Amino acid sequence: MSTSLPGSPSFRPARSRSGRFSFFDLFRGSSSPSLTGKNRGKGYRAYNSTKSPRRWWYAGAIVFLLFIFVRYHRSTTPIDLDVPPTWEKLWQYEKDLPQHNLDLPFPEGRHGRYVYFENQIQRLGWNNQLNEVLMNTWLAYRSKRAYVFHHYWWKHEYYPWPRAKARGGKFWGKWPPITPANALLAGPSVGGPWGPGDDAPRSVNIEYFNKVCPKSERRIVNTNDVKPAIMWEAGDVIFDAWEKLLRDAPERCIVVQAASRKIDGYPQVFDLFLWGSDRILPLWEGFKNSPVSKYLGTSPIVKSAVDRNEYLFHPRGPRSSVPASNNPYDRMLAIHLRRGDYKEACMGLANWNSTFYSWNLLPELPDKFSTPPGYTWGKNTPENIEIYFEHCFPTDNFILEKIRSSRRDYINAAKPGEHRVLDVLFFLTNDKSGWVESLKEKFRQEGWYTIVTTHDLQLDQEQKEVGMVVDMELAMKAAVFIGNGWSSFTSNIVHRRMLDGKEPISTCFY
Ligand SMILES: Nc1nc2c(ncn2[C@@H]2O[C@H](COP(=O)(O)OP(=O)(O)OP(=O)(O)O)[C@@H](O)[C@H]2O)c(=O)[nH]1
Ligand SMILES: [Mg+2]
Repeated sequence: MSTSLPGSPSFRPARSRSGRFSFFDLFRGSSSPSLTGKNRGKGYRAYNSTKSPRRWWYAGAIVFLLFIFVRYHRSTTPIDLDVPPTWEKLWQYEKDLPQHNLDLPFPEGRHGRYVYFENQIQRLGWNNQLNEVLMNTWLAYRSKRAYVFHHYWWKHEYYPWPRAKARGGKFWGKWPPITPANALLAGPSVGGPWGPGDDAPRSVNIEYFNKVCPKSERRIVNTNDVKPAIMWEAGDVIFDAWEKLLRDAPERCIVVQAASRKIDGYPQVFDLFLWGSDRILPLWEGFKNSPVSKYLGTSPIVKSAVDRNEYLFHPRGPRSSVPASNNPYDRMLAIHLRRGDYKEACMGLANWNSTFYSWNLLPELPDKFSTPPGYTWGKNTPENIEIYFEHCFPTDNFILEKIRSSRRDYINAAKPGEHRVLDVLFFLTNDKSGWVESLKEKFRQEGWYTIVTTHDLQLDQEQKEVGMVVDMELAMKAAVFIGNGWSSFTSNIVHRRMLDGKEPISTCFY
């Protein structure tokens, strides 16, 4: 029997069954049929100790080609920068908030009093959540308890990236994604300080709550134990009932738990039925003047996005014939064009004969919507549905007319000697069909020189994730704002505008 050791003159690399030489054959030295019995093991030693220039030449060539391939591939595949941020620093910031310290004296620390609204709405538009964040913070404040703030859980249809890009990879990305509350807001609702001299306990995050309030020390209050008795009362009655319960309860830690959806479809303390009706209005004065509203602020991420895009709003038309402010926001009319999923939403609003939403109902604002007669339970007449659509999903001409009349009314309301110039237009929108771009041309013909839409804003990863709040901030700053009266997005802009002292005539609805 002849031996054929690798490296010996008679050695030929083993062949695959097809008879052709394969890559793996190169390294299959010990598979030689002669390496059996007493020779076993020698082959391996021989393989390692002998040198075959041709073998090393092959291996070197393959490694070289692989190297070239990887280098080429990496240099020709662009790095995708349009991916969600990690928020690494901001998560750490929240974790390190100074109130997250068990050793702090009462009313914080291990002896402090806390309330966690576990029933707070999640996985819905940001503004449905924001309503509750703010009102629940105020309720916690009045009850002398620290508010436990949530992270923002997205309704995934609204998330600015597809699932394949969600953090964590194609298949295991976090879904629905979450955003730190401090990316969206600033102020006491997300752990910021209360006013000077105010010793109210500061808000804490859920992770700290789990530490400071172990399960054994929690009292659970189910919403069904409280809501049925006050369900259809005015907002202030509802608020007072909860305040009394939370303030008088001797337990340090309270979790407000949602009733089963079978019993209550909206098991929140301040639920959708309240926000969508004028029963919310008795809460306005107190809420507007509360420290929650007073110290509510813009997050640094949102501020940075507004600043970097401000140049887009500098007026480009001919010099104004009357003295005009250099601040572009003093010359801006912003309109919230709520589209996309709102087509179906408007049909639902029509069929439920819905009134305007929340702060959009404030009596001092100039535009009202009276629900037309003819409605029957869950269904409206075709004529009424048309009326709803006219305002809820307006046509280009309707928008054009509304912008003309709101601009006129605002300019006519100037005080003697005051000059009002409105020559910057901002369309904030969730439209992705290209429709809003087509509006630009119409308005150019109407004499507007400076027209900017949501899509013109340049945003980095973090700014893009909070893009809806960037739009809200710009609309809050605009001299005139026109919104959709049924939208919570619009209504939270109204809240900020009223806090900012904007005249009611400058806040309109189409
Ligand atoms: N950037 C941007 N996003 C918008 C705009 N309008 C709607 N969106 C997106 O759509 C979501 C709508 O949900 P909400 O914030 O709850 O607002 P809403 O208009 O009350 O919606 P409904 O609750 O369905 O009536 C927002 O949070 C954004 O993600 C807009 O003008 N600009
Ligand atoms: Mg919503």
